[in-house]
Order: sequence, then structure tokens, then C-alpha cells
Amino acid sequence: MIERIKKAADKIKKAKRITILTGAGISKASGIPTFRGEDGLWGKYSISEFATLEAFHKDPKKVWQWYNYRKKLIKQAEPNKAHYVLVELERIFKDGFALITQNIDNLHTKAGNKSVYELHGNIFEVKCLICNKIYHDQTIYKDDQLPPKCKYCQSIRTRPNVVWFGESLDVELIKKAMALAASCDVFISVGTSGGVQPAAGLPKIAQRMGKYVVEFNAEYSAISMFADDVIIGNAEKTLPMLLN
Ligand code: BJW
Ligand code: ZN
Repeated sequence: MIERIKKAADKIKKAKRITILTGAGISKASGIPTFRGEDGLWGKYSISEFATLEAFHKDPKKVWQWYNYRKKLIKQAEPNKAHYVLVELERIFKDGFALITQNIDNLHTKAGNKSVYELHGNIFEVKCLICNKIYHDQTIYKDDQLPPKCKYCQSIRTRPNVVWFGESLDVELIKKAMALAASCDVFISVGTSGGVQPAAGLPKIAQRMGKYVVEFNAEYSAISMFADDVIIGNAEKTLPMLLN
């Protein structure tokens, strides 16, 4: 493994542009559960009851309660060593650095990264279905305050600004992410199972364009087959080794 990390570190040293894709695994050491696998959220909460627009229309309060609970957990969480490695890489690469995340936990921004593309939204944002405004909201609500009233038009037809299954990602954002995957020299995937499209297609784009792709994950994933090197282990342990 040390040899492969050295190789990845060497590729990074020679690169001008790096693009990173992160998933829930990078935040696990910060105390935020992942989705799949043991202890994953989908083991306790079914996708069809909590993560589709149909589920939300059926029972907005129930879906809001789930996001409110996760928001509380996420608000208390601090970035871990893996997040800080990405802050250091942005400091080194400056404009040549881009971070595409599937996470809604805001931890990359909290750690200090600036060039962050949030493909699946942000748990600290509310979207109003009546006036269409999207606004920042860190409040943890009491049960009887859910769904929260829109801060602009007072409507209770609000939703978390996240992307559920069956919903389209922001078109400009996904186009930008694809361009960043195609135009980098090194593509790094961290802590994602690669089970969700279109995010999981990004490493494939980089590989097809002949870029060096390296994956840091606790186990082999659907992304591993597109990676030149796979570094198995917890990202908070393995990623810092890149900077040694
Ligand atoms: C560690 C670690 C440590 C642990 N260190 N590693 C093409 C083909 C087939 C289907 C589709 C397709 N295109 C679209 C679809 C449908 C669907 C889809 O992909 N379905 C799949 C099941 C196949 N995609 C969509 O619906 C997307 N929309 C879309 O494409 O619109 C157009 C369209 C619509 C309909 C049909 C066709 C086209 C939207 C997807 C939205 C996903 N939303 C969620 C919820 C967000 C809000 C919330 O958080 O509540 O996003 S689902 C969930 O999965 C969340 C995550 O961002 C996402 C990815 O999960 P992630 O991050 O990979 O987490 P895990 O848990 O899966 O993996 C963690 C990994 O870390 C594991 O490997 C661990 O081992 C590892 N790990 N500890 C390093 N310490
Ligand atoms: Zn409104």
C-alpha cells in the first residue's frame, strides 16, 4: 500500500490540475453515518420513505423530522484529517484544484475548502416551493415547527435543498463536474461506493480521458474498476500519507 500511496503522491506532485470526488465515507470519522453497508442510513431508513419526492409529498413532516435529526448531528460534527488534507491540496494547487462532493454535510466548507461543488445540495439550505427562494438555515426545529415556514413568504411548503432519487441534479453543476473530471491531470475518489449516478460516472470520464485515477476507500467499490490505483483503508488515515 505504501508503494501505491507514493506513486499517487508522485503523480500529484507532477500534476497541474486535480479534481476530487468525495462521498459519505470521508465524513464517517466525523461521526456522520454513511448510507450503504453496516450501520448505513439505508439499513434503518428506507429510500422510498425518506429520499424521494413522492415520499416527501406523502408525508413532508416525517421527511423533515429525519433531516432535522441529521442536521443536529451534522451541526455538531467537525471535519477530520481527511477533510484537512483536501484543504492543504487546495492551498498547493490554487485554481488547479476542484472538489466535487456528494455530501450535504457542509464539512468541506467548514474545513476551509473554497472550490466546492455540492452535487446533492446542502442540509443547511431550505428551498421554498412557493416563492422558489433558497436560503441558508442552521436552525434545529422543534417537532411542532416542522415543516419550517419560508423566511420570505411564510409558506410551509418548504423542503430541504437536497437531491433525492429520481430528481435531476443541477444541469450546469453536473456539466461543470464532468468538465472538471475530463480536464484534470489527477482524479481522486474518496469514500464513495459509486452506487449513485451521475456522480459515480465522473471517475469513468477521467479514466476514459486517460487521466490518472486513484481511489481512497475503506473497501473496493463500483469505482475501483476505473481506478489506476486503489488504496484500501480509512481515508482519515490514508489520505494524510499523501502529504508526507
Ligand atoms: C470509507 C470510510 C472511511 C466508510 N474512509 N472510506 C443511470 C443508471 C441507473 C440508474 C440511474 C442512472 N442515472 C440516474 C439513475 C437513478 C439514480 C441512481 O443512481 N440510482 C442507483 C441506485 C442506480 N440517480 C438519481 O436518481 C439521481 N438523479 C438523476 O440522475 O437524475 C436524472 C435521472 C432521474 C431518474 C432516472 C434517470 C435519470 C439523483 C441521485 C440523488 C442521490 N441522493 C442521495 C441523498 C442526498 C440527500 C441526503 O443526504 O439525504 O445522495 S442518496 C445518497 O447516496 C446520497 C449520497 O450522496 C449518495 C452516494 O452515497 P455515497 O456517498 O457513495 O455513500 P455510501 O454510503 O454509498 O458509500 C460510502 C463509502 O465509503 C463505502 O464504500 C464505504 O466503504 C466507504 N467508507 N468509511 C474511506 N473512514
Ligand atoms: Zn417562500
